[in-house]
Amino acid sequence: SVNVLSLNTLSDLHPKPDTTFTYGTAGFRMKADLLDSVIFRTGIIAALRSKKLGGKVIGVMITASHNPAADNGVKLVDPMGEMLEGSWEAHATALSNAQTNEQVLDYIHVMVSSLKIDLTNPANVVYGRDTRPSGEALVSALEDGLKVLGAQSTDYGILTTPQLHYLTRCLNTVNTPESYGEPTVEGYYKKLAAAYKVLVEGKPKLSPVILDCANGVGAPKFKEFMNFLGDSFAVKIVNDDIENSSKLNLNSGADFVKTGQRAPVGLKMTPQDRCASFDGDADRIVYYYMDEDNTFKLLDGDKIAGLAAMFIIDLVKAAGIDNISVGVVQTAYANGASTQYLRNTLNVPVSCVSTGVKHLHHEALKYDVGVYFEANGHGTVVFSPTALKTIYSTEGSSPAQASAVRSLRALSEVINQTVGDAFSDLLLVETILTQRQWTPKIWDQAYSDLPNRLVKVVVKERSIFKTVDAERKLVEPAGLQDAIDAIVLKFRDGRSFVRPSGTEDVVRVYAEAATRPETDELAFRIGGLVF
Ligand code: 16G
Ligand code: ZN
Repeated sequence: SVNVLSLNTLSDLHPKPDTTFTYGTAGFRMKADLLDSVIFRTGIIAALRSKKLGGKVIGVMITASHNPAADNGVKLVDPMGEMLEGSWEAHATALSNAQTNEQVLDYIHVMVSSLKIDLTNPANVVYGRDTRPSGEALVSALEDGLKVLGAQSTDYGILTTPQLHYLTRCLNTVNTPESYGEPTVEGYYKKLAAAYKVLVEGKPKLSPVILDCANGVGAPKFKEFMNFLGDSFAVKIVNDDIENSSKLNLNSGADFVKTGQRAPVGLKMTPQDRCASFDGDADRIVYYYMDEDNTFKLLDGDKIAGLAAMFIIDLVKAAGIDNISVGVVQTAYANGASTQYLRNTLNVPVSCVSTGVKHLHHEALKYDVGVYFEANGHGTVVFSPTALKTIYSTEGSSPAQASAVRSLRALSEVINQTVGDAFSDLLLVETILTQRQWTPKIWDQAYSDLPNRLVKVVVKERSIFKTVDAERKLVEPAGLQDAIDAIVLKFRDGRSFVRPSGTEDVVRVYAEAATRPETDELAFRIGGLVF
C-alpha cells in the first residue's frame, strides 16, 4: 500500500496553488510557476500507469513546445511511444486538482481499486525536458512524485519530445521481435542517420537547408545529430541561442512561421533558399521558400503529407508491391486544395479526424501505410506490421524494384513512427527532394493552397460550443451551424468551421475560399456569428 507518511512529507513540499488544472491534448501546460504540484502528482500518475501495465516503461516529457519561455508543461508517453491513453487524462486531471494530501491519497486509492492496479508491481519511468530554465526544478518535483510509489526512473536530461517517445518505445521492446532500436539518444541518431545515408546514396547533394531551431532544444540536438549524419547532410542552422531563454520561440519557429506566414527573425531568405523551422521541442516542422517575385511561400504539414504520400505510393509501385494500401489522415484544418489533391490526383483515401495527435495517429494505424499530418506541421508515417513484413520479405525482380524495396525499408527506419518528429520529417522531405532533385518550388506545384484564415474569438464560455463530424459541424449552440452554412454557401470554394480550442480559452474560426478578399470576409462574418 501507499506509504502515507512519505506521501504527506513529499506532498507538503509541492503545495497546490489555487488553480484548476486540466490534462488536455497538450498534457498540462501553463505558466511554469504554477506547475510544481502538477508535476509532482504527474510523477505519481506515471508510476501508477507503469504499475497498471505490469512495470512497462512510461515516459514523461517536460516541455511547453512552441509556447513562450515562461510557460512549461508535462506530457505522459505510453509504452509504445504513443500519447497517454485517453481515459487516463481524466485521472491525471482529477489527481492534479485534489485539494489536500488526504484527497491525493484518496484518489490514488480510487484509481488502485477501480483500475485494479497491483501496487506490488514494479514501476519504471523515464523522463526528459526541453531547454526551458524552469525545467530543472520541475524535474525535482517529478522525482519526488516518483518516490511516492518507489518508481525506478532514469533521467535522460535535455531531449526533444520525439526522442523521449523513441526511447520509451525502445526500452519496452528491447530484445523482442518488435525491437525499435537501441534505447539511447545515440542509438536514435545512428538509426536515423544510417537510413538516411541509404536513401540519398549516389544522388547529387542539394544546397544546404536553412534550419530555424526557434532557439530551442532542436538546436543543440540537431548539432549532435550532425556528428552522425556527417557529409550526407548539409545544413545552415539559425536561431540556435539556447543560453538566452527569452529568445525561445520568439518570432521564430514552426508555429510563428505557419501562423504569420512569414520568415522567422534572423533568417534572410533569397529565392534560391530552401528553409525549414522546428518548434520549441522539435516535434513540428514547416518548410518555406521565396518566389522569384519575393513572395513568401509556405510548405506546411499538408504539403509535407502530399509529398510523402506521393513518394510512398510511387515507391510501392516501383517495388512491384500491390497489396499495401496507403492512406492519409488530416484534420479539418487541412487546406481544401490538399484534400482535393490527395483524393483526385493521388487517388488515396483521406480520413478527417478531430484535432490532436492521438486522433490522427490512431486513425493512421488503420492503413497499411498511414500518413498523418496536421497543417501546423506535426505528423509522421506509420507502417503496419503487415506492411513491414511485406517490405522486408520482398526482394524485387529487377534492379529497379530492388532499389525501390531498399528505399522503402530505409524509409520505415528514417521515419519516427512513434510520433511526429521534426528531425525525422526533415530527413524524409530532404530524401524526397534529393531523390527527385526537386526545388521547393517544384514540390509546391503539386497544388495551390486555397487562401485561408484562422481567427481566435474570445467568448464568455467556450464549453457551450459542441462539435461533431471531426469538429466540422456545431451541434450547439442550437441554430449556429445553420447560420454558418447559409453564409458559407455564398462563397466560391467556401468552407468554414468553428471549434472550441483545446489549449486556450478561445473559440477558433477557420475559413477558406477562392480568393483572399472572399476568405477574409468569410472569416469576419462567421466570427461575427460566434462573438
Ligand atoms: C495540441 C495538439 C496539437 C494540436 C493543438 C491544437 C498534441 C500532442 N498536440 O497542441 O496537435 O494541433 O493542440 O490546439 O496532440 P487547439 O485545440 O488550441 O486548436
Ligand atoms: Zn511541439
